Amino acid sequence: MRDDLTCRSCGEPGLTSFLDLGSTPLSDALVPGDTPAGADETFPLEVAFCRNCSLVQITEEVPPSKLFVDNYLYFSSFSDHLLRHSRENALAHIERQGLGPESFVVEVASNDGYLLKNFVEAGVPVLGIDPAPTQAEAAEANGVPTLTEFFGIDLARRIAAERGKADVIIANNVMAHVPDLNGFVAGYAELLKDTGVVTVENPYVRDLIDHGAFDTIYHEHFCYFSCSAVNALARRNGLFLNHVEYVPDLHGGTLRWHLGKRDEPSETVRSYLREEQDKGMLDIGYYKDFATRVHGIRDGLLDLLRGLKAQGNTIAAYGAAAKGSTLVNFMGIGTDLVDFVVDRNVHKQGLLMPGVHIPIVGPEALLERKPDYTLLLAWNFKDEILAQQDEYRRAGGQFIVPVPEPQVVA
Ligand code: DWN
Repeated sequence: MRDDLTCRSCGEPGLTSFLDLGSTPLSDALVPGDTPAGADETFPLEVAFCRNCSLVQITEEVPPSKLFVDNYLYFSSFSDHLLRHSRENALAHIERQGLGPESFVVEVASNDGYLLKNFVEAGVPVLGIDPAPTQAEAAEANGVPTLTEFFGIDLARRIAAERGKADVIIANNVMAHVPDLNGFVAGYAELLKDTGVVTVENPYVRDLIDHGAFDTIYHEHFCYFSCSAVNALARRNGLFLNHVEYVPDLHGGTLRWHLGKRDEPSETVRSYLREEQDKGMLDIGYYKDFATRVHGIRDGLLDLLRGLKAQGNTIAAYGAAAKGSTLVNFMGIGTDLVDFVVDRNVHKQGLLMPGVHIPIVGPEALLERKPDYTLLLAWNFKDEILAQQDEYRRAGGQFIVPVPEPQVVA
């Protein structure tokens, strides 16, 4: 751990590392079937805490252009649950802010238009921003105009000058993905109308720690947010945290933060800030035993998988997810234990998981090949996937949910 590191948010020195996941491949860097073992580029994956502003963050900085442009394979529309959540979110914005033909909604990291398409259907002018060309093309096909660029204060100024300021800026699962955090949030303030609102969704660091969700740590996620850290970040860049919503069944526990140019906090803000203080989330002590717990999850899951294998069982996995890559690489789970991974995302099928090179095929393989057990790497969609795979389960297939502790689900 380098001791010259400064916090990505407040710039203060003295980050304290509390978990080292080793040197791992990029979690979305799936590779072709003929890639030799050991050919994957790896980077240190270590997590630290800032005692000044409470931001949890990784210490390595992989350039976003390496992470999110060529061959970025994440498409939001492969989850029915996420599509439902996004539609509800859009309709709530339209109603709450009385949006109509004169309004302007911008989404940063708009992916394949999965969310903005709901505003388009309601006749609300939108603009998507996403640097990944394939996803942007899919968005345009969804009727969502999209700029294939990275968001920041320069692009914010250009949009404001060319198209006007926004009533709503939506930034779901992206604020954790930017190295220049302050420039990114300053861009919100630059583009937002004085009466506008920014809503930011990210997994909640409290649930990451409490639920042992170490696998949601990967190089795409530079930061892991608490309300205290978001509050400090917003105020530093001309915005105020005014409301907090909790979405328990999204990505293992997600918060939606509402930011604005006026300091009008609802009771939810005071409540979350107080709870985080009371839980000790503003001190390194809250994070100190996490590594020990993560090693316990690793040992328990490896013992389970190795035991099942030794008894002659066959094992597959479900979800070539970024979190799945962190888990299998941190644990060294390869084709010695898991024969294949199934995934609905057709862009991932035919490729290999990063690092461990487990082959990825379509979900139909579960019924065709009937593995005795399936490790649920996409555990955040447990309900959706277990319901979807009812026939496989009725045929005797059992799922293994890896966190917060390895559990077999018949
Ligand atoms: O921040 C991010 C999080 C929110 O999403 C992104 N940087 C990357 C991505 O992380 P992830 O890859 O872990 O996300 P998911 O959406 O949890 O991955 C689920 C995987 O499972 C996808 O590859 C799609 C697949 N899937 C499937 O095959 N069948 C998903 C569902 C719901 C299904 O029914």
